[in-house]
Amino acid sequence: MSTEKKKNKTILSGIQPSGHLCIGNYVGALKNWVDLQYEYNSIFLVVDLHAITVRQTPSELRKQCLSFLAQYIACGIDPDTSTMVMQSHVSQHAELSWVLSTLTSMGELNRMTQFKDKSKRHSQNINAGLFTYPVLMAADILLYQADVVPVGADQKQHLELARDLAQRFNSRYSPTFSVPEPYIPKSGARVMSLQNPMKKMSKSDDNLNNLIALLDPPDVITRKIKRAVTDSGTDIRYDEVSRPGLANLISLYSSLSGMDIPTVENHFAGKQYSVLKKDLADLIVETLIPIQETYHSIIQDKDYLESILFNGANTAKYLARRTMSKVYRKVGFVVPKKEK
Ligand code: ATP
Ligand code: LTN
Repeated sequence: MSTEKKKNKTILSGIQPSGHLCIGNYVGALKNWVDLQYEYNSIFLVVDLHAITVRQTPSELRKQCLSFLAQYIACGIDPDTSTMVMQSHVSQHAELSWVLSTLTSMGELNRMTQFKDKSKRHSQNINAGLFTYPVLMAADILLYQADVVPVGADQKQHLELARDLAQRFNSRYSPTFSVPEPYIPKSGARVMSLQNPMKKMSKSDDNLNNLIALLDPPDVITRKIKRAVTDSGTDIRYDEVSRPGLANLISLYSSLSGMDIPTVENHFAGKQYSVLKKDLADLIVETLIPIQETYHSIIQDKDYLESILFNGANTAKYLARRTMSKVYRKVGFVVPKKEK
């Protein structure tokens, strides 16, 4: 019965089709999408409009978009249950983003840490889209009246803005948007880089040794985990402050095994770091092999992937039109005469 109840609620999330989908994206976001999709109405986006805030090669971006869709499915997103959408197929994302940008202050956007980080990383291309990115993300969420947004911890600040904008619009005009709640997992919300455990693992990192890609072959995974930076201690004990590298490996083991952190510590009590590394590499390989097999079996089937996007866009456009006609009416635009 509770399942039926929640079906009236919507979860929504998205990932930019840039770089290599990685284990951080998986435990922070994708794994939870898979777990939640049967409890809620679910919409999952490939956010291509967001991806071009950083320079992309067009032919590669096009491939990446379909590859990300196939990886969502391979991870367990069920296209018969979830609506899967290419963001650029639904023009209302950009339209709502414009309206919401008129309710957003420069100061709010200036505080965004992702903007600060990305401006540093892409100092030659600090474009206006990078700055207004969080408004487009708010539009993605509010357009579909999403109630719950499963994301990693790094997106908390963007989610706050989406909530503020929903409330601002609702109070300035009249109740229109659901106010979304973040869903941030207890473990795995912030997987750290393997070579520099002080920064988060990021799928667009130039140094591929910093991340485990979902499509990395087993020997590459084992090598990357083996070389992951740890300290020179001996006992396997979780301490984010003094042993961030080890803590990251323990936490990844915890997320993928389902054991909590004290249980993982007990499991490896008296063992060396090398044992944890070997077992973690095996666990990652075990998790990723079925994903890779499904991915390779569907990625060549362009018709299948395009048909999922066609259906997704139809469902999404229906919902998006409904929201936008309310929004345009409420802000005071003249309603266009219906075509005969
Ligand atoms: P990029 O490096 O291309 O900017 P990213 O790896 O930060 O990308 P996003 O597309 O920004 O990935 O994020 C996709 C989803 O994965 C978001 O929900 C985000 O919170 C989550 N996520 C990203 N990195 C991590 C991480 N290191 N740990 C946990 N979750 C993460
Ligand atoms: N901004 C997010 C990606 C993203 C997203 C969304 C996540 C774009 N639109 C809507 C959840 C809901 C990121 O950079 N990780």
